[in-house]
Amino acid sequence: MKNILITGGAGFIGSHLVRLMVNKYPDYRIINLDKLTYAGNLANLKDVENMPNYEFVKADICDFERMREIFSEYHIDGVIHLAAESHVDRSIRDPFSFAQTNVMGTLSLLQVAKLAWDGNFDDKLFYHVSTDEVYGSLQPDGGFFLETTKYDPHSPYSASKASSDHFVRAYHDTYGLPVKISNCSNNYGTYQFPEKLIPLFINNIRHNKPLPVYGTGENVRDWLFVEDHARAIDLIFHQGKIGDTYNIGGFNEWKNIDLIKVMIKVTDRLLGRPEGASEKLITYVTDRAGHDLRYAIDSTKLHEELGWEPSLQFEEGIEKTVKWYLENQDWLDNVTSGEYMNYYKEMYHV
Ligand code: NAD
Ligand code: TDX
Repeated sequence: MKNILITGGAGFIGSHLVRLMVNKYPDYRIINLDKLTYAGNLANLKDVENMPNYEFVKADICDFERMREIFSEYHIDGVIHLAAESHVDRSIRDPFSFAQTNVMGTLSLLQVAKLAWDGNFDDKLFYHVSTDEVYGSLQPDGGFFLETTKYDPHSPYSASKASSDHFVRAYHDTYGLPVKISNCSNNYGTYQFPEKLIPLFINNIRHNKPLPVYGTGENVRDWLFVEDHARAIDLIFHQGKIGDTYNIGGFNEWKNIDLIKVMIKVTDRLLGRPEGASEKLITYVTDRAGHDLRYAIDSTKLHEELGWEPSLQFEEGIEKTVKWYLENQDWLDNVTSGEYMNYYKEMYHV
């Protein structure tokens, strides 16, 4: 396999994956295909844009005819599909665009791959990147999500991702398309759009703005450093079994409020403020509708079959992450200008 199409490569996780693949596999041609929505940003890939094995194509995965042309022009033989609408709060306000991109876009891409490969599936692969949110919500003592856990999505975002996962499996079972799926827990790290909890709160602490904690702050998420997710995708893409699903997570659960206090501690220290100075910014606000209580991934299969494990302890990862956002205020200012400010004002009533 030589010509690898990565969809959504200008987004948060996609840009880390593109960087890893371009640097690690000089013999591959990595084609980053992205529509450049508000979440897509080519500034995330400045360091690889001139590499000889990297190309960027601006396109919409929902544009069936254009995608057919791209498959034929680039002789695509592997797909790693990350393009999606990814923010739960936006899905509550505008579910249709989530069905359009995440469901119809994925279905369209599957059909394009099926037609382009025309039954000749040797050395071909469609790898779909998904989320642990498809499994629903766990009680505090409710164990972990396994690859066999029944799907039970609650938000329009997770419903759209669950639907796309089902279509990917349907194309495998019905047409024999060689597919793989992974479901990962919450990612954090550099280049994450600051609508998501960690970069939003680091930016707000810096600017002494309120930190809007949904509900009681007792909800639990399982956090993984984004570069470890990218390493897992690389491993599964090359060594995972066709037709299989792999859960990815770091056994790293945090109650939101505890995580927020860690962020405050690290950010205050790096800004030279007295310890805990920014705790006064914590503001409890109306809960997210349908807010899942707890996510926790069991990634034993990935560890036992492919030997993957996270490379970073959370303390080290969060330190690196806070530092990066504080040192890259220009990146934050760029992505938070314009349309994002309207979203922010409407979302947080400021
Ligand atoms: P992101 O929102 O940062 O990036 C999404 C990218 O997709 C953007 O570059 C955007 O421009 C592009 N895109 C959107 N619609 C498109 C379309 N119609 N055609 C082409 N490109 C389009 O998202 P992310 O956080 O990097 O997530 C990437 C993938 O990983 C998603 O599929 C998401 O469901 C999944 N995932 C994310 C997390 C997480 O914690 N962020 C965890 C598990 C799985
Ligand atoms: O302002 C906020 N206040 C708050 O309390 C925001 C933005 C979030 N939260 C809470 C909601 C969640 O319990 O923090 C937690 C994390 O929220 P997000 O960063 O929005 O992530 P989440 O909803 O858990 O979904 C993320 O992980 C799974 C990604 O956005 C998804 O794309 C991924 O599939």
